[in-house]
Amino acid sequence: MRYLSFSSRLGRSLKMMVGSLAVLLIGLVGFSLGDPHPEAGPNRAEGKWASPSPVQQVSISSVTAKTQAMLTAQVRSRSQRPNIVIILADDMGYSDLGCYGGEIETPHLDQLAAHGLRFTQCYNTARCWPSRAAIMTGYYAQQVRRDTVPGVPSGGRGTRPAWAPLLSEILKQHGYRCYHSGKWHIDSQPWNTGFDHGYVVNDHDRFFGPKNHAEDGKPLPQPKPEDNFYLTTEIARFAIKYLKEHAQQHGEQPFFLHLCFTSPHFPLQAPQDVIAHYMDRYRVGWNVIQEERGKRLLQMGLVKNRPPAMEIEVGPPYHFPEALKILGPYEVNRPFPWNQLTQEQQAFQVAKMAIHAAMVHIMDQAIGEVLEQLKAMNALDNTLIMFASDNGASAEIMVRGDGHDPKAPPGSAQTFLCLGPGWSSASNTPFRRHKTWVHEGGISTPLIVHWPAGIKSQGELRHTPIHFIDVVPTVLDILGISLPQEWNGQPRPPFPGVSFAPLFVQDGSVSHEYLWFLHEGNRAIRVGDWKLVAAHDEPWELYNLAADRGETENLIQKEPEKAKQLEELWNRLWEQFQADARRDIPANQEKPSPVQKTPRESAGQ
Ligand SMILES: [Ca+2]
Repeated sequence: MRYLSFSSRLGRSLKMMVGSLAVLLIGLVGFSLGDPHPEAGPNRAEGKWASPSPVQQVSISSVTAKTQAMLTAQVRSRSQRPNIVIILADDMGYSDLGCYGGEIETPHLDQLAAHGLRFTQCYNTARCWPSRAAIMTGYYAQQVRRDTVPGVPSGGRGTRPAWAPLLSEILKQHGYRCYHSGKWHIDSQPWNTGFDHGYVVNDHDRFFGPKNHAEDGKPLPQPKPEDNFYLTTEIARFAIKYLKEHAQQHGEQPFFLHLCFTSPHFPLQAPQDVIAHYMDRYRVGWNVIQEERGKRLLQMGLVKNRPPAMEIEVGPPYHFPEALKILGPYEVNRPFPWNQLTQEQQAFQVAKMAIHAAMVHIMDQAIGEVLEQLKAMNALDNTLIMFASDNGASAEIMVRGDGHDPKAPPGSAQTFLCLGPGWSSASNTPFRRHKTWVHEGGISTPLIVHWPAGIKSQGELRHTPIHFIDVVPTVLDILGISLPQEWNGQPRPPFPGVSFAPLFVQDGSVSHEYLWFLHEGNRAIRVGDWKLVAAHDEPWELYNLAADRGETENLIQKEPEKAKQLEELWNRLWEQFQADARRDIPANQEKPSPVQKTPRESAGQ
């Protein structure tokens, strides 16, 4: 029943929105008008690039820069400078949350959605560290060396150029107190990058007792079993501690909270009672769960496509045969039809999804605790909260950390289970592929934006495509901060993203000339509704996402010219982003990267 009442209200909102979009579309000439995003686009930077791509943009935006400024001014005028809270989930699928069609109980995030906005086409970068670089710097990860650039020290251990500050460093200069809690996975440390307090967990193998975690630069002891430590809850607890201190000692200043959960990233570990709560729910198997989620997503108006068929030939992105031996005969590394699994295999798989659900459930509870603290501070109204996932659900299967004891209860500290391709396909419903791939399943994230003081609309959807690179421009836009053209004495490339603040008032009021993707050879570009995408070492595929976000009908043979134009633009942007990564490195210092990792080394982060 919960879904029925929620979706019928959404249906009304959607109808109203379709009406306003229709008005917007009148007078549409097919291209962006004016230059609403002076920093964005391939026309930027010292005229290095040729004129904009000849690819016809299927932009829904006919809103001029002046109107955009007016929309942002409307948002700004409603409140004093808001507090900023970014909440990230880790490896959570597009449809795991109740308010995105999932069956996991997430009442607190559902409430945020009911009183805020849900974006239906928000993109991350398909992986932990490039997503965090993008969301905190406003640049594509390759530009700031936080994803692999050939010949340049880069990737998961790459160091950002001096011209690429983190959002915390900028906000600190503008009077904000900054707090981090949870996963970091950015170069440097919170305590060196503008954060006044930081709890950092650097152990991604142990939810009940991380070996490597620290607060404000001081290592913390490994929790013992009798401490009843569970990482998700503790990440929220540290955040609440910082907020309480803020209220007591710095109440006159705004704050930025960077709250980064490690749930539901593997190892699948959670308290047994919460796992038990979900065990029966998943006995129907991954095909039925995918179908049910697909139906709800359609009913709720979040997407237009039905879920694509599961790709039985696509398994984990990295191959660890020894892990499969340890995990035993009931682990399954392909999304085979559920009714073809043995009873023992089904039971083993059900337990895995129940743990995944428990991890999301507990994260939602932890977020609820943080929201309670914001309420207690009378801060919930004027806090801009953005909740997203750093990449799609993961098809990976491996064993790390303290290993896996097949006799221990699944989800306990003695076990090391991963979601794998069957359930991650269901988790990423209604899209194809998984974390690391740049098909829609790997890069699509829920984005809930909640800010009652600044956003009048409640419970509405926003269908305009946006990307993590837009978060910094959006925050700066709302705060009226104009970033200098130089940072640390070095010229700064223009931001490739746009402010999505105008979307808080009106869907379709901003657009991108392109959205660009690359991770481990998986590559894609989206211009309007056209998306050119390829898996590593595989040929390009072309899709029209307006009708086919499930990426099922490859149009490359029908539209070779469009594919060629998109490929040329992808190549041109890649050249530009590599140049950005190199711009502060003297030519004679360039050398093959010592930190480029093999897929095996980089697996599982
Ligand atoms: Ca992740």
